[in-house]
Amino acid sequence: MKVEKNNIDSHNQSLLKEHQRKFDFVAANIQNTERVIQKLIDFNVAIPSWALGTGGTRFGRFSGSGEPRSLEEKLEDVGLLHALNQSSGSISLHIPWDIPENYVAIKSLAAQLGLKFDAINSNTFQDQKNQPLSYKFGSLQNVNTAIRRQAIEHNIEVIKHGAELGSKALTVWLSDGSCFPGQLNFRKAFQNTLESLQEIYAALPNDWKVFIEYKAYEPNFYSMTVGDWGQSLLYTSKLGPKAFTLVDLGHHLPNANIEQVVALLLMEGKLAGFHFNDSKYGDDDLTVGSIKPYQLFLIFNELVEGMDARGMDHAKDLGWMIDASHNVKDPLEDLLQSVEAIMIAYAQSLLVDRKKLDASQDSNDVAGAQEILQDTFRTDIRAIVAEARLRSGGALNHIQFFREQKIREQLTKERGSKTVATGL
Ligand SMILES: [Mn+2]
Repeated sequence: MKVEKNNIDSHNQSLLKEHQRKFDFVAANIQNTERVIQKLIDFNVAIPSWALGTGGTRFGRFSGSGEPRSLEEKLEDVGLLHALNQSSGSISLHIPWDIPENYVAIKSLAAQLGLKFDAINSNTFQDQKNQPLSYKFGSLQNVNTAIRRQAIEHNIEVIKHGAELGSKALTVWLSDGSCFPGQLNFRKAFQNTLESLQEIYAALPNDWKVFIEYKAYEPNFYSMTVGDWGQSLLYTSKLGPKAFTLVDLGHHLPNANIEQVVALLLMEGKLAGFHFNDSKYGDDDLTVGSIKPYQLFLIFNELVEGMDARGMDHAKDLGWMIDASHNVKDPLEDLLQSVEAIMIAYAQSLLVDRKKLDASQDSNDVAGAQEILQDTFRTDIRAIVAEARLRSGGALNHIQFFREQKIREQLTKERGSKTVATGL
């Protein structure tokens, strides 16, 4: 299905007066409103193909209805999101879940929907049907050369699919590690993984990057071979200038200071970008900003400060992506909420009075620094984000629009009520 532009226009018309009142109020109280709006218009957050269906846990999966049944339908779903928020103009594919049958047709569908292909992901954390060798004891780290070879070849194949579609980065997340003490020689596991990654790195096209994602635990519970940002940075430093460390918000031990991690990776020019989600306990994959919105703001505060210090383009120089799972919400509504939370945190971080904050830090004015951050965080700037969306042609209240237009009902009519999208 397609969203008609005049439906968005009439939705916006019905909310315009109220929006204008809120916008005028907030715009009168902040500096540089136009600059912030332009930055928001330029910003884009990629949607992962695996977040378009209802996720599950190891205890069960309660599928929704009208989920995308094919790569084409996944693109259509992201196209819907983008039509509504004008900030989700790219999709991240996962191989082998999303192997295109016809590159030209997929590329032209993406172009029609205004979508680009973000980083492409390999998958060596599961065994696929007809796969000769098992990843039960790891992939790139495996003690068996033939298994490592199979995993390397898979990653090289993923790069080829991505290159055909116009992706510019490969994301490698490994579940490799061990569940019990003594199971692995840590040094050998690291060396095997590094050598495997070096072969994958050598296969990258010139204008490509490789993102090495880390995770503290799960599915392995004693050690993970890329377990934290230090280990990832060790790999990316040894690999070379096309390798970067990817931060997934849910992949840290509880209470980790992610904003500090981000600041240092940026300082070293080694931050790839983000997988956004939120969590209460571990890798919960909950909606961005639903549990710890202040942490999200603090992370963006470091990102903006660090990117500006290096003269980076906020929209293009880092990879921005959601990596979440939706067990109990409509995935499309959840993704709209996620992108909105990211836009709000980004907008707030643009509004931090940086000179005043620097002065507070330089004079050890601890209370003053807190006042500056919390004053910004507690300013309701949602109308600024909505204004950017309005100017780009999106819907002022996208979730309301999604419900008014009965988009899920229409998708269910087209696709059926028992569809299950590929993913976790
Ligand atoms: Mn991730």
